[in-house]
Amino acid sequence: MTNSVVISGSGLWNPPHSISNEELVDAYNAYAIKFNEQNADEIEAGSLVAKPLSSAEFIQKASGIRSRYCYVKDGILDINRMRPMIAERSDDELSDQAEMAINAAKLALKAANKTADDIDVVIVSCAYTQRSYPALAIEVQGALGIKGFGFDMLVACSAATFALHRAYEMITAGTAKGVLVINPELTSPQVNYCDRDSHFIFGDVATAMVVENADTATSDHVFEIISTKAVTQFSNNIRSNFGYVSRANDVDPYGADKLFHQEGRKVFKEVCPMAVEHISEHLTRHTLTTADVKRWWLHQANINMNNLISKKLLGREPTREEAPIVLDQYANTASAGSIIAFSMHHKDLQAGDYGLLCSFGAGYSIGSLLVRKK
Ligand code: CO8
Repeated sequence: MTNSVVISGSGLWNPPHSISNEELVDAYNAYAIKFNEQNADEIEAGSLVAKPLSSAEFIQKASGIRSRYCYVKDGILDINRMRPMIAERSDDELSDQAEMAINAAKLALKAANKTADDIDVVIVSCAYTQRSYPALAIEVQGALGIKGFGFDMLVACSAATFALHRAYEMITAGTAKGVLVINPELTSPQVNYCDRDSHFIFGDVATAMVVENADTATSDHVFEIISTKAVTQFSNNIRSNFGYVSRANDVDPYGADKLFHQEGRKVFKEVCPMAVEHISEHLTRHTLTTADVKRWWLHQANINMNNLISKKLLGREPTREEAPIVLDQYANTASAGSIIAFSMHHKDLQAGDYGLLCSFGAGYSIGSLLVRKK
């Protein structure tokens, strides 16, 4: 009997649609031009600010994003709508996020050689849940036929890593034998597609991981969790005020401040040094140096942030093999970014190789896991 806790499988589910920068910018610019024409008098009088135009080249250069997946494409590029058109489902149907979660969970279970009987905890952890209760995790648990319990967690960008921390602790404490951590990131309903500065940032995706005791793991790619580390520090620089109290506030529940908004430059400047310090401290705990880490599965918000953080840590530019980037295809997928990077880039690691998963963003929140290939 060993006490080690492992990640024994991961799943990555891509939504069926995608939107390129060019498609998105064409739609936004057509919307902005129409808005400016319709409001020419107010803009001229200075009572309204003209909508600036967006550019596909800017987006790629400033963020590394070329494209993003979307759960439903209809409506997003319609300049009279500028949001996805997702049909409401009845209470008897599987909810959208539960469906996304189940798609990723099945892939993770398969990769881990596990069935529902091997799992006794389901954590659905992401930036938003489409309802407050019953928990999505319990819906997923029921649909997959898992006994035990489930709960939802919201920690924005760090929802996935923080949920993996909880899974690690439950396995370590012996209160669970197998934990399914799932991140159905349905971000598109919260994106302000009318805002030039943020319309390009997010994409939809679902990821999942199986966490269990090393003794029960039988899959080909097993990663021991050596340790976890988390830190949070309050900041208003990334914020969404959407919530159930709006009904009592007598305000527009879908106003611009109720959607994702940020001070992108400030976030960049403040979060990068925090992430570097966090990761350095985590490695120092084990008397490891950055040279000992073979793979960096970093949060995927912005390619320039990742390059800066990697450069500060390594003292040089990282290779794409060392610090994979998935932003070009996926954009920022909130908490799922580092899990996508892991899912796509872990099979080549050899026994004994160290890797580090790290999220950073809204909250602010930073979460990391140091892992070693078994
Ligand atoms: N097209 C053309 N020009 C543009 C555009 C655009 N789309 N946007 C801005 N510009 C212009 C600006 O107006 C500015 O012009 P000027 O110099 O004349 O003033 C110029 O380009 C430069 O603007 P910025 O300084 O803002 O550009 P940056 O280089 O800083 O890039 C970024 C902007 C990409 C937003 C960058 O600041 C960034 O990525 N910052 C960090 C963001 C970050 O990590 N945020 C965390 C996100 S939160 C998260 O990950 C999870 C939250 C929960 C999920 C939410 C789901 C909806």
